Amino acid sequence: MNGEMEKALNEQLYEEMGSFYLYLAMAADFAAKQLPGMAKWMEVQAQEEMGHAMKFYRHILERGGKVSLKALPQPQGSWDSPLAAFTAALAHEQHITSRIHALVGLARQLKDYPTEAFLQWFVTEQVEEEAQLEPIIHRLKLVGDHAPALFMLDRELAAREAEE
Ligand code: OFO
Repeated sequence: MNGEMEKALNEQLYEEMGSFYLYLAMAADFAAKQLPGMAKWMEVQAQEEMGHAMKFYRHILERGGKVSLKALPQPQGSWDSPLAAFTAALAHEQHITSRIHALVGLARQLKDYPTEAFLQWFVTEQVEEEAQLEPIIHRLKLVGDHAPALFMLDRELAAREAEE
């Protein structure tokens, strides 16, 4: 595997682990604030991110590259409100989307077609990642400080099931 591609894929493995840690921190914050539905939603999200990291891990190995793991920084521990947390999650996903697009560009430039094909799953996944956050943010804005509406939304979000 090309050295530049290997470095970039390892960097993305690190980013996906960072996503895992970020959403786990959000889950813990929601749990501490007695919002179990939002905590569950973020736990499922964190599990998905671990799955993303493992896809990069396996792809690097399958292509004959070397996996190199870095230490993760401590994530933020609490957010001012559910709206602040979900808005931060969307900003994070937009950041990940731009990184995935840059990786596709690099794979194309290096003519690493297997990696370009591998990344297509992530291109599609990122559309979903952003799309699932937008309606929640919209509803949190409508909910405002209305506690019964917030608890109702929390109950709804508890229904999220792990996909993979
Ligand atoms: Fe949230 O998609 Fe990976 O990072």
